[in-house]
Amino acid sequence: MGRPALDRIDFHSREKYTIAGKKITAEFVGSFHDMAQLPKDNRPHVAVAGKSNVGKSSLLNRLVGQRKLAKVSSTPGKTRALNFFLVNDKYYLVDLPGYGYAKVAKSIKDQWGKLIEKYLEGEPRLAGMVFLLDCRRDPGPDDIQLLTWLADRSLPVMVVVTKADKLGRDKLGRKMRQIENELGLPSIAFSAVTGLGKDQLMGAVGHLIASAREKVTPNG
Ligand SMILES: Nc1nc2c(ncn2[C@@H]2O[C@H](COP(=O)(O)OP(=O)(O)OP(=O)(O)O)[C@@H](O)[C@H]2O)c(=O)[nH]1
Ligand SMILES: [Mg+2]
Repeated sequence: MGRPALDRIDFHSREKYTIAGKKITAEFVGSFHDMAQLPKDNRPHVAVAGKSNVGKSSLLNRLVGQRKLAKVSSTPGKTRALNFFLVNDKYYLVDLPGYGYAKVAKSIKDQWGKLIEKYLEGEPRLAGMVFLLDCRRDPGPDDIQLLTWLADRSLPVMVVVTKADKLGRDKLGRKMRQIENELGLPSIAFSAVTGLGKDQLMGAVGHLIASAREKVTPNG
């Protein structure tokens, strides 16, 4: 309710949202297992979500230009809590635990699931979500379930196709069109290795934050 409509956000417009050259500051705030522990201030949140190993933590590090801020691992399932990063002293990027990793015990999976659900359901400061898909995979049932759930709640979603350096230009273009058609949403190609898509995504996040602010203070 009252959230900016998805169609108001033009994720494709490079000029408008390019923030090249602008310095970004980011700091790790904490790793939270409980809603009661979350920061109390009113800064908006933008969550980063997607399957385990899709590249959430790597994206976050690349976005803010700090290699080791969020923990990256070749072992899937490393991020188990809600990890908060304060960006430009203005908003929080929230690294969510990845879903869909088969080798994690069911009891732990249930615990993460509940935490994510509680957060997405009960967090009024959540302005939107950066939703990641690996460019070499098709969206799975878990992905579709989360997207449907977000759409039902009118939460703005930016689809980001990760590890874009792994595909050639043509294959990547085809994959993005396939994903966009399947989900009915535009997407941004991203690579944590080359930095492709970084300015476009930071711009889109900035726009999301501005829309959230408008909502809080409609008259300026
Ligand atoms: N080539 C390439 N590899 C990437 C990219 N992004 C992430 N990776 C690799 O993919 C693996 C997983 O990356 P993470 O950033 O830890 O993924 P995650 O989504 O945070 O994983 P969980 O926290 O387990 O859910 C690591 O080995 C990264 O180095 C990318 O853009 N290009
Ligand atoms: Mg991670």
